[in-house]
Order: sequence, then structure tokens, then C-alpha cells
Amino acid sequence: TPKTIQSALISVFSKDGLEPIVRQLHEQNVTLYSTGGTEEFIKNLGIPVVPVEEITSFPEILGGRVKTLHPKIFGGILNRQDNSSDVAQMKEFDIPQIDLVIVDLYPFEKTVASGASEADIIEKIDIGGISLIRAAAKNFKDTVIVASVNEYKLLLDLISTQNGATTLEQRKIMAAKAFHVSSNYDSAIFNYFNTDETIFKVSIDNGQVLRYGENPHQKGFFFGEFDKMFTKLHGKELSYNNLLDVDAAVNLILEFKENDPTFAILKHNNACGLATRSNMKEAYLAALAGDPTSAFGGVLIANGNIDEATANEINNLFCEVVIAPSYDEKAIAILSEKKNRIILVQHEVELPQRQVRTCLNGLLVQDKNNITDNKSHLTYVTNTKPSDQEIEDLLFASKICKNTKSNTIVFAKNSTLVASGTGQTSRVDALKQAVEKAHSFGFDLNGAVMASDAFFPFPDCVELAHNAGITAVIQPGGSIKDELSINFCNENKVAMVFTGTRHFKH
Ligand code: 93A
Repeated sequence: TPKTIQSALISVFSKDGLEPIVRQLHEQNVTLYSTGGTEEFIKNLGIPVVPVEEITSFPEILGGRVKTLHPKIFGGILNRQDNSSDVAQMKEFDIPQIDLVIVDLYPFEKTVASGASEADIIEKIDIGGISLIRAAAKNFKDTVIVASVNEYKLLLDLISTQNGATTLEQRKIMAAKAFHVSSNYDSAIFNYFNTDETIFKVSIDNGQVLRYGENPHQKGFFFGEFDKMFTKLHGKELSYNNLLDVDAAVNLILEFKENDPTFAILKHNNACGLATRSNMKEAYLAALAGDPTSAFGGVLIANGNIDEATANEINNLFCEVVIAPSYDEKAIAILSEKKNRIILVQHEVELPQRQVRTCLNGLLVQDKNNITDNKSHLTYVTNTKPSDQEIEDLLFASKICKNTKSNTIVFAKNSTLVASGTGQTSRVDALKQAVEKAHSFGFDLNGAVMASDAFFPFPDCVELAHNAGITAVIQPGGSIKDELSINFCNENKVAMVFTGTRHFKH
């Protein structure tokens, strides 16, 4: 049931915008309580107001540091009206009910920005006001909280159109907004005090200080619960770059969770080798063959158990990190032979569904790219249709493509990553890079398939791919010139499918 407002405590630093609210409250016969300056302001409008001192029988002391901090004030805000003991105590101690609290906090950030002295800044740390906000927001079941000038319009609407009646839902929303104000306020205070990195280090729970950031002259930190995701069996401390690679590896292998044994090798967050086989050792060897040069110093990940035979092969390679859901005892012993090699057991943990990065003077946040192309997403746009094996390889290539830096072109054949062009400013360059890489490692591209993270604006890509031996292509489609690429494929018996989903990764 909606609750009407019969009493209000108003304590605002800035009196801007307050007049219409006070007038409306007065018209509605709301009893007004207030602190020094605010009380003066209301009195000057010719509106009756009760000073808080009258409730507390205590003067404002310590130069204003203690004004509202009193049980009679906080009792009036925090009492639960459906709790008989609270109600009895309200009577016993003669505590007045306070239905609405309006606060505008001391302008802490403004004072810091003005270049004021430390003493002046400290005085602008609001204690009573922040407590009023927290108390009223906590008791949203019975109390309305307005903690910002931004909410004045809403409040005015409520008291002028609904006689000050509010629903529980409305009060809870206002409480949430109030806690947003109080948490931002405390963050600003923390930021002011946090001039010394040692405070930073100890102040953030679960924060991990890394040896350095991307380069040795950059500081680095990790905020997360690494131990929930992994058990580290062996090796040195993970670096900033290791963590980035591990993140890329985990997201990549997730796409192949249901596959037969699959092994991936990553460098600089991109797959340089990936293959699915009937056993893990074969998958590893096929992944390594994809680009044995780049694999040096890479991050390795398997979608299943690493056995002794696989470990023996891995042991021939210098690599930074090995990740798998499980290992044979003997495999652990073999992989631990290299002192620094990091061996991680990956646990099944839900990953965040949002991604965050800094942008300009703020943040960019987006949903994770959760679409994995499958057979039902495909539109067959050419006269030549891909074979069953080609369809399998197209989807396989598309999963790698999605997890590779744009612009990217991926070639695959028989569930093996043959070559890719990654992070290029032009798609044609990505394609040329992939062709060159494939040839340099002795791959025959005849019968291989191609995946592209975004559409082809011109037919040049399919032409180059066809000349290299590619027989099937997967891409989102959607260019106004799709027809040109389709026509080329039709003329040259190349199969092409559209997915309708772009997979940029920048
Ligand atoms: O110094 S305080 O932290 N001590 C208090 O008990 C207290 N109660 C309210 N500051 C306190 N306030 C703040 O005073 C309010 O947040 C508001 O910013 C200001 C309003 O004072 P006045 O009504 O005297 O202008």
C-alpha cells in the first residue's frame, strides 16, 4: 500500500531547487525538520520549520561536525513501523517519525578540485549527511530518501500528483539511487587519500599485484579470483601477458568443449595452432605443425586430459603455460621438469557475461560475443554446395576466427587450423598473410576452407582464396556487394555460406 509523507528532515548544502519542494511539502501539511543553514533558508520563505536541536535537545557542536548525529534523529529514520518493539521504543524515548529525508552532501570533490587546503578538504567530508542517506535508504520500507538534486523533480512529481504517496517499489529505487550517491562519495574520498600505492595494494580485496604490466616499465594488477578458475600445479608466477593469453586460451577452447580431443597453441592472444583428433597427442602434434615457429614460448590448452604420451611431446617445446582440465600423474611429472613452466588445472567456472575496457576518460562495456556459428545458422548462397567435411571445417574455422583479432582470415582443413592472418588493417592483407604462412609451412591449400570475421566488400578476397586452392568459404554476408563475391564463387565452383553474424574482435 502506498505511504504518504507526513514529516521530512531536510539538510542540504546547496539550497538550489529546494524552494518549490518545501512549498509543496508545506501545502501538504508535512512537518519539516531541518539543520542550521537549511532551517534559516526555509524560515526565510515564511514556512514553519522545526530545528533538529528541538528534537535532540542538543546544540550543534564542534563547529558543525555534529548536527544530526543523534539517536532521536536516527531513531526517527530507522524505526520499523511493523515492529512492535520499535514502535514502543519510539514512544518511550519520544522519538518523532521521519518519513522523508532530503540531503545534499558537503561538496567534497568540488573542494578538492578548487585546490583548497587539506584542513578545508577534511572538513568537507560529510559524516552526518552520509549517515542520514544510508539510514533512510536502509529503511526504504518506511522511509523515502532523496540524496541528490537530480531527484528533486521526481520528488516534486510525487508530492504534487500523488499527495506524497509512494509505493514500496518506488522507495526501493530511490534507495538504490541513494546508495549510488553514497558509494560514489566514499570513492571520491578514497581517491583523495590514495596517493600512496601501498594503500592501493592493501585496500582492494583479492587484488593481485603483478610483477609488471605489459612491459617492465608498466605497473600491473589483476582483479579476479584466479584460484577459483585454476589450480596451479607448477611453475613461476603468472605475468600480465600470461594472464591475457590464458584468458584468450580459455575462451577459445570453450568453443571446442564438446569436440573430440582438441589442442590449441596461442601466441599474443591468437591461435597459431589448433586441431581436433581422436587422441590428445595427435591433436597436439597437428596443432604444433600449424606454426611450429610461433608455438615457441606459447600458451597451450587442451579440452581434455593430458596423458603421458602428450606430455612427452609437449616437453620438447619451450612453452610458458599448459592448461587442461586434468593430467595423468606421469604427465605432471614430465611437464614439471622445466622449472618455470606453468601448469594449470582448469576448473569449470562460469565466465563473466560482460566485457569491460577503459575508453577515453571512462569505460566501454559490452555483452560477451556468445554466438557460435552452427549448421542451423548457415545460408547456402552459391550453386556449389559445401561437402559434409567442408561444412565441418567451415564451422571449425569460424570458431577460431571469432576468437582471433580482427581483421582475420582463417584457413582450415580436416579439423586443423592451417594458417591465419590476424589483426590486419585490411582483410586482403590478412588473407595474403594466411596464404603465405600456409605455404611457408608446406601446407597444400587445395580443398581447404576459409573463414572471415566480417563480410567481403569486394570480390578480391574470394578471388585470391580461390587462386590459393580454397574450395569453401564462410562469412557473415551483408555487404551491398555480396553479389560480386557470390558471382565469382559461382563461376569458379567455390562454395560459400553466410552466417548472418559478424565476429569482430578488436
Ligand atoms: O559535519 S557533518 O557531517 N555533521 C552532521 O551531523 C551533519 N548533519 C548534516 N554534516 C552534517 N550534515 C550536512 O550539513 C548535510 O549533509 C548538508 O550538506 C549540510 C547542511 O547543513 P546546513 O543545513 O547547516 O546548511
